[in-house]
Amino acid sequence: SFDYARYHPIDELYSFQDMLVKENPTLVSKIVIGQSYQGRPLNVLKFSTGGSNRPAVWIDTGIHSREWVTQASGTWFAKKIVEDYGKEPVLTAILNKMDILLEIVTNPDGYAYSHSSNRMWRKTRKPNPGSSCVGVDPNRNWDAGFGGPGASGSPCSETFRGPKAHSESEVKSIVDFVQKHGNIKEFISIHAYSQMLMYPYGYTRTPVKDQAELHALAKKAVSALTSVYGTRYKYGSIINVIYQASGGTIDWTYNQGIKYSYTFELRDTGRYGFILPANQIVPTAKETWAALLELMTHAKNNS
Ligand code: 0X9
Ligand code: ZN
Repeated sequence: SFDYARYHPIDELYSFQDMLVKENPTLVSKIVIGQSYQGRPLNVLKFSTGGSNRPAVWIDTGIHSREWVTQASGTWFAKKIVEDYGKEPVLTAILNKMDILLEIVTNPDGYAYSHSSNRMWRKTRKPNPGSSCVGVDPNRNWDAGFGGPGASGSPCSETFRGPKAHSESEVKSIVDFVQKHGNIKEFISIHAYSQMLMYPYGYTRTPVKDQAELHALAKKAVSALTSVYGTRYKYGSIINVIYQASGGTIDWTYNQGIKYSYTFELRDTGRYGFILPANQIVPTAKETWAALLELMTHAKNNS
């Protein structure tokens, strides 16, 4: 059976998802929202207990491919959802009202490359015309302050924004899905590392109109996270907590009207950084899940 305490190559993450659907057909289905530049499927797991187009929570992991603890945590969340539904009251109450949409391998070409060739690969794998450097930063490619400070116009940069907003299939597929769905109430994009929970904006110092509510909820979620193993997190807006970054995922989702837009930076604070030892996967996932339950419960009760 699947070992949650190890990092897995991409084919094993794909077969994990198919197995989960096969074993839990009344709760889980797979939606293919598009394909990557190299033609890999972009899978979203939909956890739903009924209704039609229910209000939904979106969670993505691995948009930056080298952040392996995020995809690993995503697989653990998927298993946790099927194990706890109908048994654990907090998750059960969430799923009785909302769907959960989970994209585990959000940048599959980058993830495959981070296993085969370069463990530190972050970007997509689309070639850049006129440059020998490959890839676009999929967290600078969204149409929210696109082209502004906190992103690069140089194809060789790790924060290259791309030739235009939504140029990357891995981004555009989410954009189209979110707009077509129309009922996503909470959007959580999971990165590593630094131990932070943030809300918009990253591209501007202008506070969001829901700042007070988003800040109070972040505090509550971080407190739940810390209560599990004592892991310390910072929280606040992206530009205040980490740095200015334009074209980021959750600035776009917030501007689309998804009030509860959050982004995590999981463990650690730099001792191991992106190369987090596999024995920290399950503890990282467990503490993060405590925060996710707070975020999802608040969205359930307030939307
Ligand atoms: O630079 C980034 O894209 C994020 N940090 S990372 O080390 N994961 O690359 C920070 C940008 C804003 N934060 C998030 N959207 N997570
Ligand atoms: Zn990242």
